[in-house]
Amino acid sequence: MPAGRIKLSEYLSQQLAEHPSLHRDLGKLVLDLAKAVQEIALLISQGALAGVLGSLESQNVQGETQKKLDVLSDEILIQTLRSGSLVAGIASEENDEPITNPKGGSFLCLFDPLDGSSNIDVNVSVGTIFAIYEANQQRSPELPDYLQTGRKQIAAGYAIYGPATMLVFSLGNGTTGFTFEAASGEFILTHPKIQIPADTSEFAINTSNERFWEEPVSRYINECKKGKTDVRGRDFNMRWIASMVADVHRILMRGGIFMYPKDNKDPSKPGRLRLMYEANPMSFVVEQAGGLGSTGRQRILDIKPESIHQRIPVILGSKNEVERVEQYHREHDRA
Ligand code: AFP
Repeated sequence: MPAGRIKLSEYLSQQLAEHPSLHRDLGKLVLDLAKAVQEIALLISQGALAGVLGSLESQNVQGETQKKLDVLSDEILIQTLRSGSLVAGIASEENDEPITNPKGGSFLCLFDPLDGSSNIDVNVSVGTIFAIYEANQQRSPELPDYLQTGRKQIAAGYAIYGPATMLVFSLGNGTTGFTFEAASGEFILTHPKIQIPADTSEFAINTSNERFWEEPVSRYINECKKGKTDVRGRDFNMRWIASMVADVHRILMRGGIFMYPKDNKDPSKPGRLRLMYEANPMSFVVEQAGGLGSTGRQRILDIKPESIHQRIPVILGSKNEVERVEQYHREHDRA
């Protein structure tokens, strides 16, 4: 390997050597996930030629129509993890109940196998999001074992299937990015120690929901839109890819704030995004890169989960902007 080019397996060995507190098998699990990501990336890259675009008749536990690739990605990840004896239990957006691995293992893995899948048929970047926790070694995993706070994640990250396929994750000692090199079949270290700028002039939100937002969110977004004519004193830009992995990846690369706030469009839903396999893992990598993840009223990683598919409001990215939105929520709630 030419000098300066570090493969994923070499990086993981270095991390385990430098951090004796890391579980000895964590590197192997990340390599298994990387293998599954490679398989999913190959399917996605073939687009319509692979005959895997479009939707199925089925719906997932969220009541959402499943895309063929949602189910295929889910199957690839489950098959990969159950072929080994590292993961005792799996929870996925596409499965109502967690899946126990009869071979047992030291970890629990929760994932959204294909986030942003409504973008698949229009060839826009999508991703896989994963969270890894320690399993209870005394017995087979039961539902409460999965409902650990985000702070208990021992690793988390995502794959983004974009112009390049990348793997971005944290083992708790910073957030690092790898780019897949088709020629060698290796993930190569390209983004060591990612740092999110504390300030930003770019926000990401689906403004078609504006009439459903709470006051502090409307206040924050209106100030951004008024730009230098108002209190912010500078103009802002907006992006919304409607693929959380792509929007959050942009924020990790150049800063920004991502918002899918609580809205009263469907009062029964406290937000659209899922805590266990979207908000928690993304907050983990963002906070490990110097950003923040919040509901507006509470840090996401501190939330005590109530159910596997629980939804919550998500505001994450550049530290100073997230803190400003939290401040607006405090002022609103006090008033
Ligand atoms: P899909 O997986 O159904 O495409 O949803 C993607 C997502 O969960 C998240 O990745 C996006 O940020 C968000 O939904 C987009 O939601 P809107 O379509 O309401 O903008």
